Amino acid sequence: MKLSFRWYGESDRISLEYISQIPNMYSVVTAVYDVPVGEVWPRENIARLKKLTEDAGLKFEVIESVPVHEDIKLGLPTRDKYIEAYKENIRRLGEAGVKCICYNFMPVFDWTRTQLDKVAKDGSTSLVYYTEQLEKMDPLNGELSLPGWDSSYKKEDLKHLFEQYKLVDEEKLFENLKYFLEQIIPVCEEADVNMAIHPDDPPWPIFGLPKIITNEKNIDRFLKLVDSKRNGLTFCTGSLGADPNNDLVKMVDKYSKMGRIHFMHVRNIKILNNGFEETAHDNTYGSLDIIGIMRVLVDNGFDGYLRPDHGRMIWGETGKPGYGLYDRALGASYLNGVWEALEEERRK
Ligand SMILES: [Mn+2]
Repeated sequence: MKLSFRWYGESDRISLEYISQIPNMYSVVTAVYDVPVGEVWPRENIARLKKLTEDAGLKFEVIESVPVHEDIKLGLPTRDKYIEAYKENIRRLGEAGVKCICYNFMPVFDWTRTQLDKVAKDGSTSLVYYTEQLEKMDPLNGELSLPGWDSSYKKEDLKHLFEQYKLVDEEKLFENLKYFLEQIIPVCEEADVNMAIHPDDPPWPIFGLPKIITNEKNIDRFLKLVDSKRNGLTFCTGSLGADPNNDLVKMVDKYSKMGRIHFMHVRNIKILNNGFEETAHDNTYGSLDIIGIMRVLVDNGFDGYLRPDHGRMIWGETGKPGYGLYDRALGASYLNGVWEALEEERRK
């Protein structure tokens, strides 16, 4: 397991020095953020991120994300030029020593929560998803914004996009994903880069938009779209775990045995009747069997990347919701401790 930590580049208030001080930290997880979706990342921007990272004693091996242009997801004729740019990004990142690219195939919006600062009994805050809050949200009224969302959309653009997605159901989305993968996976073979799709978060349709990376059946189908080890997963426990029908331990066991998990996002959530709340990473704080998941990874000799996912805001920290330093560092240390204990147990 290679412990990693998300870093939002030079504008991130959390420094690489702080990240490197977390015990056993191996690699950053970062991206070029100042280039519009669908364009080629300048080599000098990539080189600068790599240099800064390596100067801090960390590896530059994981990118999250290289975003996929909506025209690719929609299957529009213009997709080919965006796929060409995507291929070029894979080549350039491979040249810079990147081993794993995380991406997602979620229409329009990245992850969705209904509140970003829900106060818990202990005074910490976290991201939550409540059905009754979601029902009151209207993405087309133009007032809505979440950090996972592209804020550059204007109201009219969003309306147009929603119109376009009316023609794209799950089958069509799978078809468009296959078309994309058939073109990029051969480039990954050459560039020695693994693609790791992030599941849909949460794993069900929202606002009428289709979702496909949601459960075991669909992930099986996804892996067969292009049956190459390069075509793999970012297994995000908090995303897939929001659906209690997903048996995470079984899925992690199966996909890690197949060598198809390149990147683990580990976090815990508490499942409620009306949604879920993000919690501390520790096993007893949420509904997910974090130790069980870590155990099958240890048993299967998982040597991919693993990072703590969203943390709560604690100790008065402010900043990007889900991406403070303190609780994610506690999460990293917890996961590292669980890993060490399980490995030790196995050696005996
Ligand atoms: Mn995740």
